[in-house]
Amino acid sequence: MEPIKDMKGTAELLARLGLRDSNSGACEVDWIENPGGRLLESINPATGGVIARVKMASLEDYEYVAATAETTFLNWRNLPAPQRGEVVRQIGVALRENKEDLGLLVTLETGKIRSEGEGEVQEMIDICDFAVGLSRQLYGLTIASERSQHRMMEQWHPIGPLGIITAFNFPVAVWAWNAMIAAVCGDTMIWKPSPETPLTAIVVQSIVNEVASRLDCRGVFNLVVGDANDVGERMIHDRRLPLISATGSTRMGERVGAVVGRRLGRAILELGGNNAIIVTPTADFDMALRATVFAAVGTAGQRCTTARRLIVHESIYDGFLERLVNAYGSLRIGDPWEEGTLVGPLINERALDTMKNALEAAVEQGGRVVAGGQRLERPGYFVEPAIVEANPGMTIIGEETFAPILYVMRYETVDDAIAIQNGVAQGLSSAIFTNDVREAEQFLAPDGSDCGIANVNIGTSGAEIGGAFGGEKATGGGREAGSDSWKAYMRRQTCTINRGRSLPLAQGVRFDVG
Ligand code: UN1
Repeated sequence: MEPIKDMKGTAELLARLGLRDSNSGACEVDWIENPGGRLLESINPATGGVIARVKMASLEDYEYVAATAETTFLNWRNLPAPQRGEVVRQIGVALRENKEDLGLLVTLETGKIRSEGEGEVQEMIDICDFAVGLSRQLYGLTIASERSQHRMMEQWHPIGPLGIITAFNFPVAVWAWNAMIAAVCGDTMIWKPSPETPLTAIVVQSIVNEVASRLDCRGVFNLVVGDANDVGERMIHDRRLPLISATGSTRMGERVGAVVGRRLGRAILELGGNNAIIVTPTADFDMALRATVFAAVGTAGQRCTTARRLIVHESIYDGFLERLVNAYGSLRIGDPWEEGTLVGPLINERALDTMKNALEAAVEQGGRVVAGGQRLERPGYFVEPAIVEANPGMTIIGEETFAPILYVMRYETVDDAIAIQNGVAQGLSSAIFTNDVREAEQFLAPDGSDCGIANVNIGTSGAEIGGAFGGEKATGGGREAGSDSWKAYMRRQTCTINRGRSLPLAQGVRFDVG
């Protein structure tokens, strides 16, 4: 194998983030004293080189961590929520201090460009701020009782330790959405990160550990780097975890949902998307173009919110497609840590194969590749983002291929466009570009977009944390991050208090004893 040229300063970066360097050029990270799992390699997708080797947890190690989360919960749930918020506030401060380095590590391990790596850390900081505020606003309702001298109210209590399973593409932000909200809600947690991104998880965990030991609350945030087949399975079966929040493919979510459902646990599922942008004749075409390119090729097409389908009105189709193809021609693909790069590598070789197979299937089904699709002749997993002229009948369009393929289709009426947009199994994000208020409102109406996210004159990706994030249908129905998503991390208790001296029964039922 040829020697691999890695990002300059990798060793220094890892050292600054507290990871030990070894003679081999890669660093061995022992996270717990005697972890019993196998060695996992963290690969830089931009070079194919090994960044570090991580010793994974065995089932025995998992047991230790789960017991820690379980016992810590007994105290954590009783701490006043604003005090839990203070822990989260300090985590936010620590993340701010490490923003640049941590962003660079995200870039190194996922291949997303620097600005997106830092953006991911910013997303963590944002959710910390949100959760701190929330820690003083965990409110319930008071409801009118039908009985005299009675008061009825709702309160929200911590639900217990939860399991958080995250994907490689947002290796830390999505964990933070769950973890920071869960923490202020009074839950403890166990995080199982993607095996593609163990380093980012370990560094974030050590930042959190430092804050936790300073504030005397170790054991609230826990990490298990483990195999899906043993540790992952054990975790979703574990009755000590009343809630599992999982991000990943629809296939993975079906497994998690089934196992957790069978034990009547609760699952928050954030699964595959197959997001579309509709471009109408009244759209601002410059904006629509920029938004489409960012949504389709940002993070090399590896966001669950990536635009995978573009539905363009027939009257503007040719001109818009031409501009899009030109824009793709000028994309800078390359080292994600270099200024000016817009498209980094895919996560691994398998992702390249999946993309290749999808493009072949598209051509077989009558599609026409009008831009990109070729692998770059260089180490790492680089590919040119592809545009495929397609029609809604092609079955491949129904699949979420986690790579930069954009299927472009024509429509005649807005009704058709919305039907095409809704005509897939997934229901995460959707967008329309229009300056016609009627079209915009139709898109947002009950019979408009069927997705969890519906945007007007904004692309499908890049949601803010303040809103509830998630989608319908095969996307799993879960909601995370902002708005009232916190309610999923707590148990609701309806309390009725009788201050009188008699015992009236609801619904006028009489039951006189003696
Ligand atoms: C994901 O791809 O799993 O809305 C999350 C976005 C980001 C989060 C994506 N804020 O694109």
